[in-house]
Amino acid sequence: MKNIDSKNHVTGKSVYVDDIPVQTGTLHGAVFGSPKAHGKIINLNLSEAEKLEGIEGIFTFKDIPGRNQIGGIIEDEPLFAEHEVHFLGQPVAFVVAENETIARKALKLIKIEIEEWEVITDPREAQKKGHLLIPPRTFKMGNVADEWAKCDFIFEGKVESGGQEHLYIETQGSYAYPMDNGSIKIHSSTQGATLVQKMAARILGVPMHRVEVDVARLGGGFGGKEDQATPYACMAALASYILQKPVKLSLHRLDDMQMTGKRHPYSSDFKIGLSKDYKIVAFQAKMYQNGGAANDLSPAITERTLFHSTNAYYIPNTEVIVYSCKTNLPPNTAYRGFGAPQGMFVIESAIAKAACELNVSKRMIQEKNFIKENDLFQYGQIAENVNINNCYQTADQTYHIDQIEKEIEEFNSKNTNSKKGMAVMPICFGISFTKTPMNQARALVHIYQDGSLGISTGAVEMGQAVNTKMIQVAAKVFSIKTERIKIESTNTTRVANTSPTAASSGADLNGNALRIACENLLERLKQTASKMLLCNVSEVSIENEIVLKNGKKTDILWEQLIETAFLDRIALTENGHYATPVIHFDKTKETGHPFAYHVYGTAVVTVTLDCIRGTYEFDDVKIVHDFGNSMNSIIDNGQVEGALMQGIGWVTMEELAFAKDGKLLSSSLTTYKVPDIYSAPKNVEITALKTEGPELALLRSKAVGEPPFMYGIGAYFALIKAIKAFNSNYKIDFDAPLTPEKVLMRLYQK
Ligand code: MTE
Ligand code: LUZ
Ligand code: MOS
Repeated sequence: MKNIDSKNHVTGKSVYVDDIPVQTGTLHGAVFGSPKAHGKIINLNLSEAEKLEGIEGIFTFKDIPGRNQIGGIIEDEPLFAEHEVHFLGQPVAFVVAENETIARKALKLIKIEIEEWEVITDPREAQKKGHLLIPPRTFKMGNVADEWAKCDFIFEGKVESGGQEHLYIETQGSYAYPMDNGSIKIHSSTQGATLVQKMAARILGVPMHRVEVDVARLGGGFGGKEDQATPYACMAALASYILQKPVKLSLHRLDDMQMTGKRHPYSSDFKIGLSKDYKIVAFQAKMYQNGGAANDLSPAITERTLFHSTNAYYIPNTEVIVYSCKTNLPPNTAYRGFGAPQGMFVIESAIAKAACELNVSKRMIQEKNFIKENDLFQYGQIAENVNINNCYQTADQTYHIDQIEKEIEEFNSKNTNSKKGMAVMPICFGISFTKTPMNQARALVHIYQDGSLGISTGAVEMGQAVNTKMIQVAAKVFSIKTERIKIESTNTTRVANTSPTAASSGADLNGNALRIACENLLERLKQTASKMLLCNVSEVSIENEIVLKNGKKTDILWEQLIETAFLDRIALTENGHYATPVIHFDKTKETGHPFAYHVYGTAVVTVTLDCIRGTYEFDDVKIVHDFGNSMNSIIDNGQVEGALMQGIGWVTMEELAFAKDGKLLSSSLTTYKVPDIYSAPKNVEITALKTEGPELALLRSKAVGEPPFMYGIGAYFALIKAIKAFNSNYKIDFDAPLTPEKVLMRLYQK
């Protein structure tokens, strides 16, 4: 099935928040953000701004009827700064005017006096001063301290990885208007409808049932709208509630980039010990996560870094500690991979360092240490249905890695100003929210009298085509045409208490809830059919919209069956509830079985480096990916390609620059470079690993959204191989993104 949205996206018909036809009298908002990154607010003067014609109201923390608090995991983030500011761009006031131009004009008339405090943007510095968002967390297995003495080789090093701007095409925004009975309806570009509902209710001081949140689709989220759509929805809701008028807000790109959090930069130290047969005996790391000024999702991201700090390897002795450091940057947040890429980059760097020092191939060490069936992950889960070696071996057989290496060697021996490099990047990513209670979902299915269906789930469509998958699920259970099924918007009045669409589990969780609802309805319809056919329910089935009795076609068609059921007063609406079985995790012991299953894969990345200019092109990315039994290979391949590109962007070109005062210097696309078609690999091949797929995946089709992001990490290691081939003096280092500028310096390092 093709993505149901493709045509409307391409023809510009898809409606995003900013496209919703507005009611007459709609007002427009603009956010006044702190001009300083850290300090005490001495004075806030709104009087000039308030005098401007067309201004309808300026709101600060003082106007909040409920609680000025939007922190989800830890309550440490006010919607509006009260007496202190902790990052540049932190919302202080919300201006509402007749139109956006006036609102933005008023921003310039607001006067704020701030007593400036020391600005810290470096996580190690923050940690030294004791500025942590949460107490540090450690995952360990075995005993590293005792094992170093037994290692034949020990290497240490430092690893830096930068942040990353989400650059969803649709910026943060919302549209809120008053309804009857003191209620507010909010259209929000959010991955988490319930989170917006909950926080808006908290801000307004009303029960959650007074807030309705509706999400049609997002122009991309990538994690950036898991938590951080909330403030912008709350602001519109607040103004709308107080003024009793519709209020709309849509951030300008520059404001969005300055104000919102990004992927967490990490700075880490590692120590790795190997035996003489290249088994990794021990691995230790200290990671300093740059959390920004408030927790946001940092505690959960910290956790996922720890879960994935050994990637696809079994390391009997490991000890990893993550310090989540409080700095004066916007609170960093979810971004595809959710801390796992940062963790995996460290272990891959440690292996690269060992390989380089020992003058052996990195992939030999990788291969020798892949996690195997029944090995223990460092968090106590037993590895089951492990596919990493299958993926790697399939990649080797399909793509002939030896041959690729040989060709590169030949190329490098013949060319002086151009060098090639190759890297293998294995991935292993756990599927499930690491916080077990979040792994639940619901779906609501209506069969209308004419046999058409309306389905609602808690999943948010953000381009990943989860809605298409939902339609496939319903069509499959009933064995009816997909055209009969309409997917409705994600709305908190139809499906309540949703988890955000995140952790790659949107399709699994919501699809299974939907499957359950459909199966229950199907059971009732079969009963109706059995009455019509005067037979047992067990003899009835439906195939291609025809009712079968004992596998033989009858003359009862879908429409007739539905009509009969309706006249027989059978309920044609059903709610499905799904909670992932099996999973659990004990934070006090840091052990359990947090993941329903893991997604595996292997990428082989090759690059050609222009050693005069420091520029490079990725020739091939050849992937073997474990989709399980993919329910939609067009969509799933698209997810792999998109994630790969974002991953390559993260490690090679996307460079955030903050000034010492906390101002984002790379706040537009002229200074922040993201991959475009010219930086895409010339050739991307994706081979699906042949497997049945796990029972806990939706129709045995594995979650696919985030895991392939980590293939991009291979680009870094392919590049450093190419640099090394040109300059043998180059001491390999781990400092992503490896921009052409940095490459050039390394090419000529003495
Ligand atoms: N694909 C598109 N086109 N747009 C997005 O915003 N977000 C990614 C991934 N793929 C995203 C995307 C992220 S971060 C996640 S967690 C998953 O989609 C969420 O959707 P799923 O759970 O339905 O896979
Ligand atoms: N969000 C979350 C996530 O709240 N918990 C998770 O485990 C997670 N994992 C990936 C992406 N978002
Ligand atoms: Mo994705 S980072 O889980 O929204």
